Amino acid sequence: MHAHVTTLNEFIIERQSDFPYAKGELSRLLTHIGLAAKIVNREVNKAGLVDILGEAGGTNIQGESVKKLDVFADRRFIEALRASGECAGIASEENDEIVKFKTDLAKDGKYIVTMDPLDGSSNIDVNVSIGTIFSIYRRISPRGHEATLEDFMQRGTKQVGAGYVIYGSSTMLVFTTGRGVNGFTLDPSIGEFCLSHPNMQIPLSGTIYSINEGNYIRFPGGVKKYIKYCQESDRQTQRPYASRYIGSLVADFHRNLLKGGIFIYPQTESHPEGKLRLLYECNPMAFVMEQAGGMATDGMGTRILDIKPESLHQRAPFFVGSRRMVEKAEEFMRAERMAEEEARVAG
Ligand code: AHM
Repeated sequence: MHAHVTTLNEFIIERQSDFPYAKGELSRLLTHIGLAAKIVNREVNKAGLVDILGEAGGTNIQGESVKKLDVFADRRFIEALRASGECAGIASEENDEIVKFKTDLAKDGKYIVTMDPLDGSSNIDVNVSIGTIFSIYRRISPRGHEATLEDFMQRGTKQVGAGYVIYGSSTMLVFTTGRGVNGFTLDPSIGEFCLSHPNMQIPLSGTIYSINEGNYIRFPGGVKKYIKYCQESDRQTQRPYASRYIGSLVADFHRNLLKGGIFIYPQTESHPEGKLRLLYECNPMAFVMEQAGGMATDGMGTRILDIKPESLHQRAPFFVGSRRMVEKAEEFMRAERMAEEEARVAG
């Protein structure tokens, strides 16, 4: 006899009562996101077999080459969100401007969604884990009209839901609606996401640091010193830490969430604002991380969720993970800033 498994749909229905003010719209939206994830997962899994690998020919707003699977995932998620009738528009990495849904049903939608439909796309061709990241906000503009840019320029604290899908050795959907974090693993035999990781919590501290050390010489002094700290021996804090970096935010984040660790993508000379995008990479991950008991900052003392967005594709430095580790990295950043300031004043 099999123990009863809770499917995503059952879970969403059960949790509906957590939101007495909601009339099921958020639940329906999440159900549609789960459906799109299954379709994208199917394509990701057979990517090596069909003509879907490689470049689509264009570049996105960030000047990065767009892969065919990126385009496919973007379309699938847009279709699913439009069909849900709960979403008035989306902002995605693959579209320069916001996509406003024009149907009467969608114009009446209560929410807007930001997403990175296929994150870590440089890993597609080599069969390494990639993911989808999404974030849900209540719109500011009146229902019954098209969504506006203002709807998307909300602080991360305004998110009502956020999460990610990881297409890995198994496929998982991890999300929060502000009451903890839950993880669902796709059971391919029944085609359902099943609750496998209820109430996920990141350890207070861990032994993994994740950063692209190839950029070392371009890092701020505080980050360099923190890396040195990670590499030193200390029994009490279990250092040296292990360095683990996949280059897919979702995969690096997911591993650190389960095991405890810190992920850093700081500002560098080539990316003075950092590389990752605030609206559809940093904010959703920061919301999940805080809900799991962790921390997310810009490394300069500002909580990611408090940053007021000024543009759709804005970037932010990203320090995220176990609370004690992010605090420590912040400490090094602060000390370095003070030393620089003292040196400047001393002339
Ligand atoms: P992408 O949206 O083009 O896939 O880029 C985002 C990815 C993240 O998944 C990852 O954390 C980061 O870029 C890796 O960047 P780098 O190769 O500079 O280390």
